[in-house]
Amino acid sequence: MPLNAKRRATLSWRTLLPWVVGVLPLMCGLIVMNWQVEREMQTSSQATARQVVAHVERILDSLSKAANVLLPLARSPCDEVQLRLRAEVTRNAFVRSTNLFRGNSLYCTSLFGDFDEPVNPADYVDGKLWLMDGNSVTPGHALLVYRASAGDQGAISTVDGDHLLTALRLIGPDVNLHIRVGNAWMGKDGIVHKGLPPPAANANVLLGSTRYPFSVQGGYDASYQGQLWRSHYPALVALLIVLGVVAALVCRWQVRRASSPRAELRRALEADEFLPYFQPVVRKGDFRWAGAEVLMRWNHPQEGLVRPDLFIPYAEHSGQIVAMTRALMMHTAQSLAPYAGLLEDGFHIGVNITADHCRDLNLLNDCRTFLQHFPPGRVVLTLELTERKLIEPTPIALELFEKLAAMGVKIALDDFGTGQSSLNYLRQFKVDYLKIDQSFVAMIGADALSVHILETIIELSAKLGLGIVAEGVETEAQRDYLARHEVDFQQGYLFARPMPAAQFLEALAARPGAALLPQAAPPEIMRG
Ligand code: G
Ligand code: G
Ligand code: MN
Repeated sequence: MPLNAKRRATLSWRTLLPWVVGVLPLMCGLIVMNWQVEREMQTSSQATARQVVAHVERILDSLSKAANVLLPLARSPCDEVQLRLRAEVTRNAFVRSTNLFRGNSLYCTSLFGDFDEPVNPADYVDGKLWLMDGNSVTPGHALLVYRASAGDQGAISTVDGDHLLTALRLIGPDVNLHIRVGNAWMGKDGIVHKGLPPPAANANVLLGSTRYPFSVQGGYDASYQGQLWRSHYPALVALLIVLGVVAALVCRWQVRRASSPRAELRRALEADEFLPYFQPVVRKGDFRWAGAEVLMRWNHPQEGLVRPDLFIPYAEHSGQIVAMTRALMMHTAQSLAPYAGLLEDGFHIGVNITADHCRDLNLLNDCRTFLQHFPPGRVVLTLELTERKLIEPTPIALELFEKLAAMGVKIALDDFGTGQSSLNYLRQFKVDYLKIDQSFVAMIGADALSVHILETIIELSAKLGLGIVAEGVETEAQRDYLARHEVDFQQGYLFARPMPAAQFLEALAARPGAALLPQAAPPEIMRG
């Protein structure tokens, strides 16, 4: 069925589209949320590092104040100034010890008084700051040392590494923080390392102090991003998933609707894809063309020419057959009318109709419009009702057939012998012709019983005063048999197959005597 075939041809995008529609908002949402998470981490890492820098600067202010107060005493003997050294330790909250040095020797400390230990100015960054991993009093315990000097002498103050550690741990509990002084650094483990601290996986920032030679590095672990996601967005992600699913379902519903057989037929009707094919009907005696049956073909853009048994049943089921037949009749009239001169008077045009056409009187207008295309009497419109699906003899249907008869429209009972029509039915609808189904014609030459059935049908129609058309005539034996039995008309592959309008008109024009008829133009114009 072309309706399915079409769907198969475009299967990929039809199945893909709902997924794309569903996943796209989710993806966009996730991208935006991820961007927000990253921005948040960057901002917070920056802010935390700035706070730590400010705090360490405050500590160093305290150290530098103590050292600078003591600096003028650097020449004095230790026993004279020892108390001053201790006073500065007491006065400044962060100061753990104060010391004086002369040359390369530390000669006086707040803890021991007189002392002698070598000092090396090269240990201090910018001659000012040293992050030590411990001294003789507390080995292995971090210490930050501030040095104020004048010439080759000066004062040194120290702060316990625990103060730095507290700052790192309290200010940024979630942030990876490191204090860097020159080539030494300390993290939250409180141990002084040499070299550079490892950069953080996320939002790594390095912020230097403008007043002292140290910097603070901040950032987050790789796992922190996931943690933020879990704490910030579960509701939003759930909402996006629900919206995505709803969007995908709506999209799938729309796609299915757009590709339904009904929509496909509607599209084809709007695109004018239903074409009339013509199969001639010949009359007895000279076998000249007395008429033609219009057979619908679907000129499908992908499938090519589609036979009606593949789509007519659905069109009947969906009620679209009425509009399709109307279009087919218009097409037929427009194709034949310019060459009406090629038709002899009383040329029969057979159009197949269904029970759907008999529910209202619209068919009257369609038939009138059709006939108005031709000179009066030139064509006889014959409506073929299939016997397989009977029409209810409702008042509307009866009125319709009465008015059709008054207009001169003939009625043929199609596929006769295959259904269950009663003689009453034939009488009620004023049938003019019986079309003997091709299955009976095929019996000719077969067993005696089958031939007997055929002969009975022919006899019956003669007694009812109906014209007879034999369908599906394929052999000369069948033709001659039907001719002998006075069958009025024959139709079948023996005479001609259903053909497009251009070919039908060409064949009409080629008949002997056709050129004498007026209005005969070369039918080639019909092509394309
Ligand atoms: O010619 P073909 O093999 O395509 O015809 C197949 C069947 O389709 C036949 O039973 C014929 O009556 C039906 N058919 C062809 N054209 C039409 C049409 O325009 N309307 C209806 N209702 N049936 C048609
Ligand atoms: O409307 P109806 O059901 O009568 O449609 C006629 C059908 O019979 C069409 O499908 C047409 O193509 C087909 N047909 C016409 N002539 C012959 C024939 O000689 N042999 C066979 N097998 N089919 C035919
Ligand atoms: Mn028919």
